[in-house]
Amino acid sequence: MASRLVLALDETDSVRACRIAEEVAPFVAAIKMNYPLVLSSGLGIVTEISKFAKVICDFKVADIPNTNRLITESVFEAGAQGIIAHAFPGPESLKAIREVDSSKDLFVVITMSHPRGGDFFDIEAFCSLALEVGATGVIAPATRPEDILRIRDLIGSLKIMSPGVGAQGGNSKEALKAGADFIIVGRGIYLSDNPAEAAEQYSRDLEIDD
Ligand code: NUP
Repeated sequence: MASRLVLALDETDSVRACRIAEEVAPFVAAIKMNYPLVLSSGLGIVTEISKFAKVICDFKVADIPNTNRLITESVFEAGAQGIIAHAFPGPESLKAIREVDSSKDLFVVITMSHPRGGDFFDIEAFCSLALEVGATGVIAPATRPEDILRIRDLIGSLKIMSPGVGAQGGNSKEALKAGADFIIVGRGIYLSDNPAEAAEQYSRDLEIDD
């Protein structure tokens, strides 16, 4: 079956990052890249990693519509299949991303996984925004399955990707049970002695509840 695992590749050494991407590719649905790797290696790393797996750029885009559009164009031109954006700048900023290329994926952050990471996020309003702009899905914390449950109820069939498993203490099975479609794991895989083996194990664990 298709993997429900997304690797968060926050490794900052580009050679190591490419090696890990190639090794884990058979076990993941996508590789999520964030500022640490892109700032250390340049945007070309998105193109490199795209050779191994579908890439989602976790740039948490949060600007005026024109700037959001420019960022999104660069990311998609580099080869990314998806982008992650914040909801708080409102519908016009999210629509600007959507309009760049509707065949690509837009994920909207609903609330964050770290301690007190939800204090300034309006779950109901952000879920309704994700629906309004035609997002592919949302980001919701595996560290708070009760939030995933609530979000699943609010967004219907949109996809839920959940970070916070492993290093942040979240439990992948509870996140899936609450309604997550994909689990994001970073340090639990790329810092392990054998990232491919770790990815295979995480991916297999996620099959059990299917
Ligand atoms: O709420 C969020 N929490 C979170 O950890 C939203 C995110 N996008 N992330 C990202 O997921 C975070 O920036 C990192 O890239 C990844 C989790 O990595 P780790 O804690 O598994 O190492």
